[in-house]
Amino acid sequence: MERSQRLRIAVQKSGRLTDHSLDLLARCGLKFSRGKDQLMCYGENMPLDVLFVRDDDIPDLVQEDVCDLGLVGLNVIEEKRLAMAARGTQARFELIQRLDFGRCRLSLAVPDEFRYEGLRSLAGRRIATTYPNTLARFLRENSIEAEIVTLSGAVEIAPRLGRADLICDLVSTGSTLNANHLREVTTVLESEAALIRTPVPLPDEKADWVRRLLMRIDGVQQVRESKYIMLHAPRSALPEIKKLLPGSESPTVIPLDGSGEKVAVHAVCRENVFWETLESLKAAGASAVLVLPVEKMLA
Ligand code: PRT
Ligand code: ZN
Repeated sequence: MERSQRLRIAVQKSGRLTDHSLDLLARCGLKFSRGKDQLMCYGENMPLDVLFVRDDDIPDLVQEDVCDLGLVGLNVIEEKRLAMAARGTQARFELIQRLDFGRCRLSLAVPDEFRYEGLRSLAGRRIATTYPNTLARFLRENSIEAEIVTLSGAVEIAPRLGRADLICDLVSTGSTLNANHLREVTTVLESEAALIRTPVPLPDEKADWVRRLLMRIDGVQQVRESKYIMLHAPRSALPEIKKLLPGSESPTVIPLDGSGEKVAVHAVCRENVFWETLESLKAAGASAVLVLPVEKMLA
């Protein structure tokens, strides 16, 4: 089939988003084989092909309609959008869905010895970053005059090298900051991975596949934390037990053969189920409690 009838999605070739992106597509039912260093993989059971590229190239590939879809961090999307706006053009990719992986934040961090007394301490300082446009907007919105030192990487060592007074970089666990004697003082942008699409209208068949893919992504995201709980309980304990089941809508209650008072309760819980919850359920009269993972869900 020629390209125009197959969807093409841009995914990070090798980095923090790669495994999660491919896992998401696989959970959406896509079968494909990926060879080493392969630039592209072809979907075997859906008209969807994956193009592997650097994450920074994904917004352009999508807005130039080389790819119909892209999976990339909001931090990259936002920086790209602001960089284009600064040049007087408008980004043409469209954000269609936020995803539940790749979570991090773009934050300001200062060296341990820096005396930070709120945003005013930033006035006149040099801030190293690979996100100059996002940082510039933050400074502008907070009326701070500071110098932005744009680097292409290794931002965390800039203060030690004397290139900057503080940094603005992505943080997830905070261990990189710790290791470099830096401390986070404020968040500039919260980020997670997202799905973007081409500005060009899609032919019906492709549009239909995008719709199906979005519905499947929704299903995948819903079940990630979901659990199926089964338990036995005396009917009289039901009100208490229903209250304890985390994030569940009305559970199914089934009478148990030969035991008048006892029932089986089955429920989908849309939140993780912790040991504490099981202990509370038991204390409320539940027995034979089983917690199972949910594989797929279609609302
Ligand atoms: O080669 P390519 O350009 O494709 O990859 P890259 O090196 O630019 O990106 P990569 O793989 O590091 O990150 C891809 C995306 O993952 C980012 O754009 C974010 O959307 C997301 N992400 C989530 C992160 C982090 N968490 C993260 N912690 N990206 C980078 N980091 C870095 C951060 O820059 C710092 O160096 O990890 C370090 C901090 O981590 P902690 O855990 O020590 O706080
Ligand atoms: Zn990158």
